[in-house]
Amino acid sequence: TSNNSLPPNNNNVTVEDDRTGLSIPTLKRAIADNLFYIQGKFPTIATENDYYMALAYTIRDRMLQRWAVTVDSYLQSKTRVVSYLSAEYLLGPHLGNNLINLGIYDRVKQAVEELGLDLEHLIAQEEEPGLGNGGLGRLAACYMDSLATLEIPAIGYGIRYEFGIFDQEIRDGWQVEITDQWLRYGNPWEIRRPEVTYEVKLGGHVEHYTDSHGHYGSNWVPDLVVKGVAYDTPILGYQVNTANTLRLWKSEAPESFDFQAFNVGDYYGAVNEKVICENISKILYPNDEQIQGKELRLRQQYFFVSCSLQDMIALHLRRGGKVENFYETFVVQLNDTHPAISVAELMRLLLDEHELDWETAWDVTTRTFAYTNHTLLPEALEKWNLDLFASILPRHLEIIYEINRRFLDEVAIRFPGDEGKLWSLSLIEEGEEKSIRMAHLACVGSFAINGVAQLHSELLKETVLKDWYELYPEKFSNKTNGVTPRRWMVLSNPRLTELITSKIGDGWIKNLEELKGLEKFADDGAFRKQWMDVKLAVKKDLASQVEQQQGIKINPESLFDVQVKRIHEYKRQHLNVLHIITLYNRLKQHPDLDIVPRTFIFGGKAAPSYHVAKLMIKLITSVAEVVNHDPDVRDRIKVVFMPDYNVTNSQKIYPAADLSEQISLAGKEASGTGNMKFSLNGALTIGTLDGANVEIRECVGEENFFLFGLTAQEVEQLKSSGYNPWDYYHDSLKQAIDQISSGFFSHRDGSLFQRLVNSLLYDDRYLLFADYHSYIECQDRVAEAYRDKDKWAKMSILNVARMGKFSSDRSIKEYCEDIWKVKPVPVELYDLCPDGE
Ligand code: 8GP
Repeated sequence: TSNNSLPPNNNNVTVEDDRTGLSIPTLKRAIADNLFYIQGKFPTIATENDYYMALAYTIRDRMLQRWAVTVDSYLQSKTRVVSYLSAEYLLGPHLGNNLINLGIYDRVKQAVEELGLDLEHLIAQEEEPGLGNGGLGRLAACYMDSLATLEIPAIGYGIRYEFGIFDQEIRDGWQVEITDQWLRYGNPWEIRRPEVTYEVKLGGHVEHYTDSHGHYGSNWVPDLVVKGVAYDTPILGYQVNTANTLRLWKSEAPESFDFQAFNVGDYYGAVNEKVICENISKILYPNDEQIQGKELRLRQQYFFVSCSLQDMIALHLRRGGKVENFYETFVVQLNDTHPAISVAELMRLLLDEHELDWETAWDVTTRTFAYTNHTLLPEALEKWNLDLFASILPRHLEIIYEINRRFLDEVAIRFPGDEGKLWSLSLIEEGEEKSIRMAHLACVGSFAINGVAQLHSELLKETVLKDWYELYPEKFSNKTNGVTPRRWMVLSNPRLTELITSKIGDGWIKNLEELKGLEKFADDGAFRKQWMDVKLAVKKDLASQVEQQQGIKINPESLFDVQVKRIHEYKRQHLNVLHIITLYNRLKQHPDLDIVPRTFIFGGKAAPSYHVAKLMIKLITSVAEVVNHDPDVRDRIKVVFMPDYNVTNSQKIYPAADLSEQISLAGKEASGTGNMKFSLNGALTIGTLDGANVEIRECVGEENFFLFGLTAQEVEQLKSSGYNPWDYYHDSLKQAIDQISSGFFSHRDGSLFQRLVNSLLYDDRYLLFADYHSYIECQDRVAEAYRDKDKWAKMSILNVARMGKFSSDRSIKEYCEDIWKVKPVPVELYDLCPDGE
């Protein structure tokens, strides 16, 4: 039953099963078989993508037994299942990861080679499911991996967007968005479950009645009903039998549509309604940390939440449970407030469909949900305009009013006469425009509330959720984020994986704390050399990719200084740019200055409607154009903007970094997870005391971390004492700003960056000017440190050795123990069909 199992020994079995066998001849036969019987191609006319598909089906076949048994065993057992509700899953390509988790990467590589193919090329064929924007969606994906690896019964629910996050092209230095078409050539990893469908009502009105027993009831008469269809993807754990399910919902029109149209003769009207239904799961909203408040978005949220809760109730009843014991079968984690409507929807299902009384329904609901907050940015806190909300979810509005009424009664008793408390805690925001506060709905309906790094969890209690903390301190905790070492080391950095394993064995892959064992090699000169050789080899790979794709030659011996993440003012990519300009000006002034050669690498998408972020991209590419082509620079600095930053590309970038830029304004980045991926791959961090940087620095040691900038507390003090950017606007900072605004980097067009420059000079919400000098001084220390390669190697090794805490396995264990109260349930493989009939 070990998934590492070698091919059955020839004494027992002569011919391996083509769909499960793992010997090289069997794998080859299976690939050829799938090429013909699924893709319908002979090798002579097959494309690389055909081969990718054939291979993907071959691997999926080898996962199905584990998957089916896992699902079956959860249905049989009585243990609690974790249900992760997330509007986003930024999974990244499946093939490579599944090979790693099955433990058959090398063997498949060989089989594929014997067919005259290259495994890496085939892996590169896969279009990644980009069903998320950034950190929040990627965290969900890492957590799914860890849940399976830790053998925790779990199901992830979300939306099967037909178009995920847009592809980014850079034209004339500007971001251009191209529709993502990840489903274009089909998706071999998902299985449509046409029998698993639920109806979801939208709009209309509510009728109230009293039945013959005198019971008061509500009847929601919608003006639209859509159907959700389940698409399941197996999420296999690392070297275990557990394969959990990611269940994504696609919206469709109910079958009755065509029939109605036929009868009524309104063919156009029916088709139009079909389009409206299908639109719900069409496209991912491409905004990171800023809400748009669009009607379609609310429909999306409600759609997936309703399907998911109906599905959970059905599964619970199938296990023989009673509806009032729902929370014994499922504990539901809300990934931010996107699924927070769950609180009202579960109440509706329990009250209206299952006829529980209010008190029982509320008890079940508040034992079911837990809520994770992912941002402190006020513009990202979800609120729904009340009229809009009422027009789509009239019954939920009634329920929310009733939850609020009872809740505020409680508050009034706790804080007699305190009108302000009622005002600030209410689920409804009063004012010119009334709205529903989704974070408040999540807080009142959940038994646990957490932030995603220590600092963030503390700030939550002091700021946006202050009143809630006062009311329910026992609900609050911290769960620092983590990343999966399977994708972010084993898959993306095979060279470093091999080197580490050669020294300390491979236990660290499942137990990342074992990296500690590397510490004792940090002073070993030969090991340091090997370490730096690996880094250089990886940098060369990236350098040739950059040259091939963009025609920019970069020096692999230079310091790779990398900032990859969504483009946002609070993340301060433009602070990084100010450093580049400062270095450039030093070189112009002293052409023979001995500086440490650096390659600045940027990557990241800007929300299409976020103009300043798009201008930041244009600034980076404009500065690149000047710096890269100025002969005085003599290639000592190079600036590269990598287009279309996504999971696939990032797997090549993190391993190649020497320096990780984590330079958000303190108090703004909830956690960050890229910071962890860099450090785990041996990059040193230059960063502020923000998010998980604080904990990373604690772990790796302050001498192995480049710290700069104001603390969150200092930021607050400075702001309340009246911050003035002009106080800092002199010398090299003034020179850089003046160059930008004079058109030095934009062919003398002084207007191009004016909006950006003005936002700094007249507001500077993210205190770039205040942190500039400290940042530059710190960057100079980085350069000096890099001159001593041997010392740098030691710092890099110690970073990796001390990153054990930041495995998503650790995060998930904490959720399991403190919040979900669930334990591993190892899956025993058994024959689901013993008679073979
Ligand atoms: C992100 C945080 O910005 C990041 O610091 C954190 O590491 C990550 O969540 C995972 O916890 N937040 C979001 O991506 C976010 O709030 N997105 C929603 C607004 C879409």
